[in-house]
Amino acid sequence: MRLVTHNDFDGITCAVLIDSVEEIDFITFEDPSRVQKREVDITKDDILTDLPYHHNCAMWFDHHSSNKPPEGAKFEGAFRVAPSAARVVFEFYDNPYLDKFKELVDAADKIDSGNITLEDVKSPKGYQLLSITLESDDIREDHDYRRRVIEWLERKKIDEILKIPEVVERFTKKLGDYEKFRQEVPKYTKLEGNICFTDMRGVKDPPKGPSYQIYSLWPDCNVSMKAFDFLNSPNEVGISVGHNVFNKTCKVDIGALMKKYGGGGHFGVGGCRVKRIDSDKVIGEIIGELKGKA
Ligand SMILES: [Mn+2]
Repeated sequence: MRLVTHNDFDGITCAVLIDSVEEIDFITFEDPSRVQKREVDITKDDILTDLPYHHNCAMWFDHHSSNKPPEGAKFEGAFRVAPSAARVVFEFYDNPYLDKFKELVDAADKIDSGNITLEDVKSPKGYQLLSITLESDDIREDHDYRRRVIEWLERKKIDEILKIPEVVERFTKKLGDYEKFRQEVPKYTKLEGNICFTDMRGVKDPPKGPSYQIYSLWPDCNVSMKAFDFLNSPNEVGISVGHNVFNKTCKVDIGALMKKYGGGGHFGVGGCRVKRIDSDKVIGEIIGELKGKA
């Protein structure tokens, strides 16, 4: 069997569990949108985890509310709206052999549902620290590294894993990138009431960091928006919007708001891409929708 899983920490935790209870010959990593758009070949020998359903697959495990199957739908595996897909897999097998991964699954719950603290953001530790080594801009990057992480998680304790030179090198680099981001991002960011807007349009070599770094810098905003360029599509601008995970007072359905502009997402986070010439207008409209919505 082949396992096709999401390239993030939850997807990797699913792989650790499935690899321990099923006969898996090969593990590959995918981005949810590629599965959604049917750009990935899926066969009856594939198990899918933490990704949208595909009708050809042998088994499917997921937890994203946007992927909820219709009532009575028949498939092998399990779906439940849960903090992580790893939790869905763990509960499905209910196998004493998997008990040693209990802490790992707890960590996947926290990380995948953004149930983290400001302290976790400022100085990540344990599984949280390992998870930042898996963040990457390019899905095709680092598959071999991900396979090594899966093997380590199967055999080693987290403290031992965090001493492996390759892991140390990766988290040291990431923490350095975050520090640079925290120093540079204020130059491109302004607070508009409850909205923190970071405008990276036209910025050469923009600083890179996850949105929770923004919330650690502007803890009072309850929603953030980012506008950015695409390397391969100069006439388009990307817009991403998210509720502040540390100040969950924004009641606007972001996925529904983004859908108006051809994008989508979840209740708390979403995005769209628009024509560059329209971007000022769209940004103004989105700010108008979000402003004062506490
Ligand atoms: Mn997940």
